Amino acid sequence: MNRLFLTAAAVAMLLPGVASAHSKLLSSTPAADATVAKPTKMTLTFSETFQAALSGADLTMTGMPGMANHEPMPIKGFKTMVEGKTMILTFPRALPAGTYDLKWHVVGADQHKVEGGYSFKVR
Ligand SMILES: [Cu+2]
Repeated sequence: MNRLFLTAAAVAMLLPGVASAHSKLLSSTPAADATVAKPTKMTLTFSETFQAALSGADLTMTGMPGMANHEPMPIKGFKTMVEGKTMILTFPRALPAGTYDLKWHVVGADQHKVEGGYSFKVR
């Protein structure tokens, strides 16, 4: 019996009944690299369920029309909800025109954190 096999068997024993698949972002609104009218919410749909309390997203405004040197500005005060495999961010008011970076993280049933991100534009 080789060492690799033993290691895989040991991991399988530590995580009984847990699917090995890590969550992937399947779709989102706004979509990656999209330009949208001023949104009041975002949705991120993943391939697996995740632990709501340990998962979330950060949104940063990286640019505004007519402003040459825009410092990255964190967007605060939105609500994060989870419905099934979808994370929903609700903003208190529509996002103003500009460019945005979204960073998300989800912790799956196996306790592993998966993260990613993308950019989009509001016109
Ligand atoms: Cu994992």
